[in-house]
Amino acid sequence: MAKTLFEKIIDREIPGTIVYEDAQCVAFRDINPAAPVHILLVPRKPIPRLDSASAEDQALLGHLMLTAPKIAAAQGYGDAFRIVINNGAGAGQSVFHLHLHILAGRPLKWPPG
Ligand code: DGP
Repeated sequence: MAKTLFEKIIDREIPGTIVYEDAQCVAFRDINPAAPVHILLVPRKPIPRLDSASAEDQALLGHLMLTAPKIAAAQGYGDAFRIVINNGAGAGQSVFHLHLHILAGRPLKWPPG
């Protein structure tokens, strides 16, 4: 299987501004930020979409959910951030390697567009 774009960033084959990493996941700044803080939190495992995760990914998904607030806090926005997962092209997913968008640093309207 060809590497996903995000695997190439994780493996330092293409540039990325990495702000956090551990054994299970890597976080780097979005190339096209939608907020002053816009970080992508990506599992090292290339799960294509949220709905292609399986029961064996349960602990990994939990780890991502517990890690995202720590990254927001490290950026100075532990009290006001948004997590977004786009699932499928119809929902705006363009990179088919599961990722959490961490958005902060401006008022975030609801509902989102
Ligand atoms: P989504 O549309 O939910 O699949 O989000 C994909 C995000 O990936 C989008 O916000 C832009 C970002 N992105 C695309 N290409 C690159 C890249 O080469 N580097 C970085 N850092 N982000 C990228």
